[in-house]
Amino acid sequence: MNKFAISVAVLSTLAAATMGFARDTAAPDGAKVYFVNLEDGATVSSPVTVQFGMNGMGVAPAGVEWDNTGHHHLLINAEAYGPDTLDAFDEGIPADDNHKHFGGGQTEVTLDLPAGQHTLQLVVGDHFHIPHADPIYSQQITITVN
Ligand SMILES: [Cu+2]
Repeated sequence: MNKFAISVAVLSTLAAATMGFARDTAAPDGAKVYFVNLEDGATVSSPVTVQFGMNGMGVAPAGVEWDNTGHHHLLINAEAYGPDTLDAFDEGIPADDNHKHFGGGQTEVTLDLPAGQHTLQLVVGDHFHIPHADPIYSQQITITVN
């Protein structure tokens, strides 16, 4: 590693520590998120109401730092989040058409989805929109909109 690369690495680490980036918010053991009303392989009609379930921890609005809480994120037709991609959101879950934030503490949404197959997955983010140290996320499910 040359000097420049080392400086960049050190600065990035400092920035991460200062700004709270990286997964450093604890989540309770055994906490879970899941889809309340949709199963993998379900066929549904649009608009599709998606209910977010959470067990073993609480929902708090984004920006509020309370222990054992987080807010929901719905990944729509995005790359699955899982053991191989745990660091994907270490600088925050993006906010775009494929990554929806529910920073007000909402626990459901109604989506207009075109006909065809869609994947959905829930990921809990902390007050900085970053997954917990032990990330809490659901299975990625595939639904068909008819
Ligand atoms: Cu968020």
